[in-house]
Amino acid sequence: AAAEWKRWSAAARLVTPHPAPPALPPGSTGPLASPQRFWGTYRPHVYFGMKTRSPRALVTGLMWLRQSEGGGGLRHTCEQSDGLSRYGWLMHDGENFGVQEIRDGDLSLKTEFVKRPGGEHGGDWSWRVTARTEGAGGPAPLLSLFFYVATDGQGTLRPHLENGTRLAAVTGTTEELGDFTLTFLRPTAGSGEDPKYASYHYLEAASPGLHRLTEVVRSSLSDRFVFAPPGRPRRRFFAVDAFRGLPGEAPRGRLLLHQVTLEPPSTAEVTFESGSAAGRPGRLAGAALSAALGRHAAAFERRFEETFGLGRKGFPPAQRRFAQAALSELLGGLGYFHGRSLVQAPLQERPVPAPEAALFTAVPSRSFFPRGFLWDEGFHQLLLARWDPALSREVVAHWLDLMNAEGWIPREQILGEEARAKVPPEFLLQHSETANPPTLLLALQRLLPAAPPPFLRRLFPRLRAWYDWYNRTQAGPLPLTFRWRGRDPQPERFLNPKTLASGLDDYPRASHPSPEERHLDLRCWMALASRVLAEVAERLGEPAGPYREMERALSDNELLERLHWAPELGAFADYGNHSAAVGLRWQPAAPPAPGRPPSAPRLVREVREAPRPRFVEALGYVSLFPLLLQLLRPDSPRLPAVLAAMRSERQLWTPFGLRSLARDSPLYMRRNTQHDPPYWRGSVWVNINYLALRALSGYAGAEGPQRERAAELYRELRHNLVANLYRQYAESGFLWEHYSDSTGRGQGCHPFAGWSALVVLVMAEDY
Ligand code: 6A9
Repeated sequence: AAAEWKRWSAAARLVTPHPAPPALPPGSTGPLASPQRFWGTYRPHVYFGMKTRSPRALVTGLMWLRQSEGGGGLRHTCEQSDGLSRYGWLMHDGENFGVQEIRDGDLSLKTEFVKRPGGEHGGDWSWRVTARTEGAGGPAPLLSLFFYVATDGQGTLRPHLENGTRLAAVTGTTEELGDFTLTFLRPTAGSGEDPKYASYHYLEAASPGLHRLTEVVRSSLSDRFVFAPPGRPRRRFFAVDAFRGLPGEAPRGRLLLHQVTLEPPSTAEVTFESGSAAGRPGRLAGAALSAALGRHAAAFERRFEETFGLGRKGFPPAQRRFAQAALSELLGGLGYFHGRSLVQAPLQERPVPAPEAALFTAVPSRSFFPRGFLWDEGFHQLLLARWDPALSREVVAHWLDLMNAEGWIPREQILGEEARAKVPPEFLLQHSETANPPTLLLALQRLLPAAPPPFLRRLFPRLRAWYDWYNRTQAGPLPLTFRWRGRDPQPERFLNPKTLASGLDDYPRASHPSPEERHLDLRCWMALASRVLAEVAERLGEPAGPYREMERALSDNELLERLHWAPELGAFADYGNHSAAVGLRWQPAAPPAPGRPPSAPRLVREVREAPRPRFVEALGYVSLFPLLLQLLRPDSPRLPAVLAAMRSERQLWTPFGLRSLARDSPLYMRRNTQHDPPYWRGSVWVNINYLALRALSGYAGAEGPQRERAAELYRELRHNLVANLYRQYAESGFLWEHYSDSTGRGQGCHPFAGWSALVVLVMAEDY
């Protein structure tokens, strides 16, 4: 019974929020306290949509269909399989305004929004969607735009029809928005004001949840409709007809949808007007909307130049537009999520749902990973902290408020049904012993000089609890060593069992996970964490001594060498139970046996030499950590070797940036299983290259024998990284998750603004 109780109380603590007062005081993010951030494009997983920062928000969105594609080509959520040749925000200020360009085959869509403050519910906003086709002559293909509004568990919507088919407006009420009116204006031809011939349809449906809106619309399409402009040929097309319901779920809200079908070019506008915003100068549409968009665009350009100075530095206009797009895609990727994580403790049988939580965060990728990731977010906020420190503080506070009673923050945040819909079930669980690098502290360090003391005061107890959690749960075998918990169980299934906690997933570690391991990157992160905690404590007049002492101990170069310098490798390294003679081998198909079907051939791991305690012979990003986080003294006798490994083309140097694993390292570009291609085993990753440039510029600025060398590497690396990201963007239309070390090509998923957007800070030389 005692064991039972212990298990139960451990599970309970796992899902108990941390007792410190929340970093975000209650109500501080709502429409009254924060009207300017109530409405936003906080649905990064759709091509174009807005919602409010509410638990059960009203959402609005756009779908489109090129009628030649048939009903299957309906576009809504960002999917790589849609094969769009580009999409992304070209300008976005993170709050009031944005311009996005989308290319879908020969169709080009521009989606713009502007907000206008007023009243007590987050004010008004307007949308403009401009469509063009770049076709060679012939009749323009038909295009349908679907504008929708949907509730999720609360609120009412009322349609207002013209001629029985055109949804001219929707009025409604929700808990936090009060009364509002949404108006769908008649489309015009291109830039002019002349009305455009169009067919109108509308749909009113019970919604089974926001994650199923695409299905609702797709299943309502019928091609029995005819487009019949006066004096022109008639054409059949798909339009929303009756919705017959989807199997499975009970209604969660309502959906109202306005379909307009036309021949581009055309411009369609939507206005949202808040019931409490009185005395407006007039509807924000047509010429007034053009003027507002123009004003905001000019202000964005000015602020961008003031913040990053790329014009002053001599970057040509095309590269400045690239940098603006990188920043804008990160800002346009901010999302507001609400829901529960599913967490799993080591010895518990079943995962348990964490309490409901809200998260305001940027996301790595709008198509593939449109949700929060802990260590990605620190990198995102390094950039956003420069653009809008107040916004950045709010994001950091949201993340710290996710902490449980233990001081743990789950690595991946899959909150709410829309987020869950994007994740296969086997990836849902968050493991309670799994950490992730505390990069939020890097962002906080940057925010520190201008951060209001009350903000820091609210954060501090949570920072301490987080720091203590790492020290308590990720301690290594010797004093002042650390070990990532939660490496892949069943090492025989992988060439090298992954270390997801580190963020570097398949980067080679000790072949045989064991409690003897010591991980260099984590040790360096802990030195940084100690430093930032000390800095915050000092700002607040709290005792900083223990943090400073820890920082000193972890930055002691002699101890660092004793624990992590591998003489046989000539580099810093991990230590653990390791065999260098490990490979993957095809196991032949097994014939059927009684009660067992035949098995397919598969790759299995073969260990040709028993593991023993030793340094891990991988040279790559992990080896650089003492330099990356600037723990290595400028006069360190090891610095020349580290710089040499960086500059060596046999090892880490490429014309596109530093590769993650040396070309002459045993696991360079090796698959981890039949199904897992190499990931952090050669590719160029922008977050680590950013840290490298930041460190090199530090060493270039500090007195020491390597000063010149560091400055030289800094210049070359910066040039290589920026030139390649720009070239890839110009060629492919996107920023990417990582880049090939042999061709520079973008790889992994796209668009991936995420940490790849750090290229803006590199261009600005803002470290
Ligand atoms: C897979 C499949 C639609 C992996 O950028 C987020 C993370 C990084 O934190 C990490 O360092 N990425 C990097 O190694 C992507 C992780 C995605 C895992 C979820 C689910 C969904 O398919």
